[in-house]
Amino acid sequence: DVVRSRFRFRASLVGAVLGDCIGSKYEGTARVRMQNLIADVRALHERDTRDLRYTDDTAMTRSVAGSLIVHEKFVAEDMALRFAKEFQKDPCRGYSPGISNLFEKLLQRNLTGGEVFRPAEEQFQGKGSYGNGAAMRVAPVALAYPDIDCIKEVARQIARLTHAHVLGYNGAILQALAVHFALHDENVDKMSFVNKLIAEMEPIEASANASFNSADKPYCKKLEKMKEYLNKKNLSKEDVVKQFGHGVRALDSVPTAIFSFLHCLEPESEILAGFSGLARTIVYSVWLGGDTDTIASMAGAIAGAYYGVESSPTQWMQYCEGVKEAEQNADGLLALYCRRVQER
Ligand code: F2R
Ligand code: MG
Ligand code: MG
Ligand code: MG
Repeated sequence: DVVRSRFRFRASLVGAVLGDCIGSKYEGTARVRMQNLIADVRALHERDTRDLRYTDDTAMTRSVAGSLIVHEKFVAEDMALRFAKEFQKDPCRGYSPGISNLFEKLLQRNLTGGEVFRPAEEQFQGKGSYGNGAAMRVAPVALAYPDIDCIKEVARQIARLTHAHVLGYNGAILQALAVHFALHDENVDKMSFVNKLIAEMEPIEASANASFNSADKPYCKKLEKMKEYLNKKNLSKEDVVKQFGHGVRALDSVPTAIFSFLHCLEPESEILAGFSGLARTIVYSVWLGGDTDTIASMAGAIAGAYYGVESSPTQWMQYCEGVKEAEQNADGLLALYCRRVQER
């Protein structure tokens, strides 16, 4: 059982890296042609070894995993500093201008204790960020904790180091929950999967409403819509993008990643029929266009957690930078996870 778990833990972080590396070429492209995308992945084996670079999505995921493994728990100052130092060491990974600014502040101010959350609260004229940068790096949290309440709490805390807007950190919680449910499901039923996410997000969005004086539950609303769309035949990508989005806002990309995973449980077209579950999820989500590296990375983390390594495209793995490290981090997180299970 531990062996099978190891495969799923590894495939989750590897899936995140593959989605990032393969998606990054098209980031910001509204219309991605399936023909080009298929040609890209078929040509992977002609490339020089490991030359497909990862971006900020993977850089930050590695920091989350590294900090959790070393401290065996969430330590805010350490994690914030890891993000900032990783950025300083290698700033040309496609970070957004907003987050680059935040890292400069973290490095300059030498913040301690609760102060590390302050720069994030100052972002966007004090509104905080609702970008998908917290969701894109959250997969290690679902691999570190067996307990769902811990996952929600730690996902929120890590998110708030950079994303103080409710849509930013709730998006991270939703993505962490999706990885968690995928990891522990032997045979995903689309409707029950979405219903489990709604059941967890309902109270989270309701309590957010209490403090923001709003009746809206935007993530639950999209999840409800998802149930309808998962049952539709001949769904066009324009329809999917219109309903779920493909942008840099967490609300326009986390639901899209979850939809991609569920939609690709069965190969939807002949083109994708030759691919493994993880591979077709990544190809499909990049094809949706927009914030392709991030949506494919999040969809890849969910799909990898479900399918395990049997489904990982070994060809792709050889040509994407950061796969080995992802596997090592997954092993470290599994050890942590097993210790927590024993302590229960
Ligand atoms: N940034 C990119 N890609 C485009 C730029 C590439 C780069 N400059 C290059 O030269 O290669 N990709 C990466 O960023 C996304 C994650 O962003 P994150 O970490 O959430 O950043 P930020 O700045 O917090 O938010 C992103 C954008 O969202 C809008 N936004 C967020 N909160 C807002 C608010 N309260 N009010 C108004 N706008 C808000 C802004 O436009 C932010 O720039 C991933 O795609 C990752 O791959
Ligand atoms: Mg790469
Ligand atoms: Mg990126
Ligand atoms: Mg992106």
